[in-house]
Order: sequence, then structure tokens, then C-alpha cells
Amino acid sequence: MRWQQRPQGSNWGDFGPDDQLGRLNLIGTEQVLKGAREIQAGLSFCLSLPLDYPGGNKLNPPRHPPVLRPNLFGEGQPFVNFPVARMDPSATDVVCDDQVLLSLQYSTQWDSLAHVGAMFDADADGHAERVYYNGFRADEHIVGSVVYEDNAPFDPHACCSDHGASAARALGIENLAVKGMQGRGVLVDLAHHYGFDVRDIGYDELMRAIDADRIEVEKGDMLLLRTGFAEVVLSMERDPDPERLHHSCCALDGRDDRLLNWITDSGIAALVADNNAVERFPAKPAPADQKHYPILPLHHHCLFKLGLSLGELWYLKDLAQWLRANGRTRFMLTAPPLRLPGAMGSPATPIATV
Ligand code: UVW
Repeated sequence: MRWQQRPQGSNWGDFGPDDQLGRLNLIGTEQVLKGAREIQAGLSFCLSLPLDYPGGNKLNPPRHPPVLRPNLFGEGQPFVNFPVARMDPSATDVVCDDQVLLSLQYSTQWDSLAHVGAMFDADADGHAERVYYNGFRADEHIVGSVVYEDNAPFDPHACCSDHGASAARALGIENLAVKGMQGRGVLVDLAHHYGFDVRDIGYDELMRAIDADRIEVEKGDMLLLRTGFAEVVLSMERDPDPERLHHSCCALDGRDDRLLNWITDSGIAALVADNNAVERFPAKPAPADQKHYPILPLHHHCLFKLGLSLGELWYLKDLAQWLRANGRTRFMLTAPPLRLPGAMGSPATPIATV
């Protein structure tokens, strides 16, 4: 057993001691069939932004837009518009073959369960260590190029010159890919009810939107929240104004315990939004009596405690408008990430079928 005690309100161990899927375990055959039964019109919606949006790195400085390059052939000849006759004079083929340098969580994405862990005393020795969902450990299961020893002085240069390698040997994004990320999606259109001004959405505001549209959220559903944020991003045409973006649209209030409890009780299998973090970031201040607290409280609750995958920066406008025009809120969702072993997040090209 990797842990002696689990975080309060977590489900560690409930899906097995070595589980790496968390709440995705709630998507079984019946849930996929429920999704399939939502296909009535035969229309598909792409729920991805172009992956070179938001543009630049002002919105999230460590994350950079994708860079495409040709692969090199033979003695270093760029493999784009390559006349194969250079290898074989009788060949008529012309070939393009490229590569990409990609920040995996730059644009439309899934967070893996390795994305956010916490300092927590999982082995009950009175000392908090760095752990992830279900007790998987930093430096043993999730490895990077710097070992951040507890209480060791932080060397800001240690990771900058050579990034080195990293790998999620557990909880990596490939687990989501193999699972398939297919089932019934349910959409709550917060932008329709609350507009595009900045607003924190707690339990009350979420319930008001759900009740107004008579939405039923059931165990195993994947819940999608349209806030309009991705639409504002798109309107900025790859030159985002972070000030304006940080003061636009709805985001969940990660400090609202009733909201977090509802996420636990609802049985949703995944939580997705069209904004950059699902929750408001920076979050509201933590209660004054808390000496230590997560700065990403909803990530902490979902990824770390519940094993509940988060999707961010999805594009939901066209789907939301079609659903409203047709008096519907549910659809078949197919949204696998890349099957890239060891990755901590991944771009996705989710498809809703109605
Ligand atoms: C934030 O950027 C705050 O969230 P994430 O790392 O999940 O994208």
C-alpha cells in the first residue's frame, strides 16, 4: 500500500489500490450506450480551438505555441516538398513529413491526474510529502529533471539551462487515451445565463443555470461548462490581452465547499470548461485560519482527491447554440487525448455527436 491515510473527502483506494483512472471508472458500457443514444441528428461538432491559440505565451508564460518543422532526411535535407527522385531518379513522389515542439497544455487539453498533486502526509509519519492521486509519489512515479528535496534551497537555475527529461510513470495521460474518453456529455451554458463579464460561479450559480435549463446530471456523465472564454480568446486572433482575459467570463469558485461537495456527490466522470483553468485563477483568498492551502483548490479537489480529470480551453459555442436551438443538453462525447506514455497533459480534438 502506498499510503496509510488518505486526504479527507478523497476516494483514494475506492477503485482499487493501484487505480490510475479515478472517476473515469464510472464510465462503463451502459454509460457509452447512453451517449450513443444521444445521436439523433447525425451532426458532429469539433470542440477544439486551433492548437496555436491562444497565441504567444502571455496567458500562461511557461507554455508556448506549437512550432512545426520539417523532419530531416539523409544528410539533413528538409523533408517538405521533397522530390523522391533525389533518392531514386525514377520516383515521381513528392513528400512532406514534419515534427512539432508542443507545450502539451497550451490549448484545448486534458489534464492528467499527474498534473497537480499536493503536500500531504500519506504515510502518517507526521511529515507531509509530495503525492498525487491514490498516493503515487513524486520522484518515484512522477519524475522530472530536478529532485526538489524537502527543505532544500531552491535553485532557480537548476531547471532552466537544460530541461532534461520528465515522465509520469503512473497517472500519465495515456491512461485516459486507452480508456477512450467516450460517453455521454452534458453541457451547462453559463455564458447564456451570466454573459461574458467576469463572475465566480459557486454552487448557487451553477444550480441556477442547471435548474433553468432543466439539466439532469447523472453518475458517469462528463460535464462541460461553456463560459465564453474560448470565444474571447478566438476574437483576439493569437494576440491575447491577458488583462482583459483575466477579467472576462465565468469561472468556478474553487473555494466554495458546497460546489466541491456537489462535484463529489454528482458522480460526474470528468469536468471540462472552455476557460483556461475551469476554476478562477488566482482563486479567492483561503480562510484566514488555514495556514497551508492549495492555490488551485478545484484542481486539488478534482485531480488530487477524486481522480477527476479536467479539460480546459475547449471550444463550446457552436455545440451550445445547436443544443439550445434544439431543446437539448446531452450528446455523445468522444475526446481521447494523445496516447503519449508519460505525458502529464495532452491536446485533444474532442468531438460531440448529436
Ligand atoms: C492553470 O493554468 C491555472 O491551470 P492548468 O495548469 O490546469 O492549465
